Amino acid sequence: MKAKYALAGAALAASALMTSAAWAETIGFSQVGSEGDWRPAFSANMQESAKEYGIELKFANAQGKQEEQLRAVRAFIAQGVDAIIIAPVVVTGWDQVLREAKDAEIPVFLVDRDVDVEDKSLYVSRISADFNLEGKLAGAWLAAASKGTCKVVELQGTTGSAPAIERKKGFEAVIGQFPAMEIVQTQSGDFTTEGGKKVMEAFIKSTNNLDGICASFAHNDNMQLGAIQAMKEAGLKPGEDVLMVSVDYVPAIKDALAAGEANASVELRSAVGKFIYPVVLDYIKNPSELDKWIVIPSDLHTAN
Ligand code: GYE
Repeated sequence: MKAKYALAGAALAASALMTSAAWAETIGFSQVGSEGDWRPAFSANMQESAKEYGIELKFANAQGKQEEQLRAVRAFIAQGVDAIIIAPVVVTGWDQVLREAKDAEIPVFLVDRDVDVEDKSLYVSRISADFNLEGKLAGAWLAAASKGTCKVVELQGTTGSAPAIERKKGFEAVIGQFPAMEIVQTQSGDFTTEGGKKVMEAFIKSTNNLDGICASFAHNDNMQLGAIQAMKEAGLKPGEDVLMVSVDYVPAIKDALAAGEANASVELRSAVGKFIYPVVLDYIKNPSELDKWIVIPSDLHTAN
């Protein structure tokens, strides 16, 4: 609730600001990369909405490499930007650079993915969806759809990334309530279509054509789309022989849902600049203690 009020307040403050004199803040944004369909949509939204808020955005694409992100963040610090936004590739390895930003008195905001730091004062706030809840929603849908009996193959996201860790945890927390539900195979497909296809091909081999497998849980839609291809090539019917549940709700999975080749997807919103920038701008103007996590809602979508 608190977070909601904070968002509404920040949005009001930002719109009031925008009607006043010309102003511009410079913000550095270190983005993970361009894997999958969700990420480029998120990047495009961050770039477009920056313009709407009158922000000069320095956008750095790390191509999935944390070293690139560290370099970008250090460059932002050297340039003396007004704030830094990071969507961190993995959760570890952030303490040092965040301390450098703090020493330079540049506020850091996390978006999308999380970091694992002991000293939470190293960043102002994280504005993002609840990945654990997304895993729980996927698990709850599957528990109902399978009536609580289901052997699952799992396609994990990038190893060490917050969504791979939390979606797995949330999913396991729910299916762990059902004695006849279990994950029988799990592997990382690195959040890509290609990776998902390869992983599903391996699962098809190791389970004798998915014999006895009731569902595929993919940490994102792109891996599931790759899995769908692999299954079709093996003569299987995704969505019928095997229940297909994933996360993101990108346009291509909507098509798969409509075609009956996917069954459920938890939406990860990509048009989130409107949630993020007002908070950052308000903070730059008026630094104050914020909630450490401002949650963006996630919704479950099914074919019918
Ligand atoms: O689900 C996936 C992307 O970090 C939560 O990253 C995000 C994930 C998203 O590659 O498609």
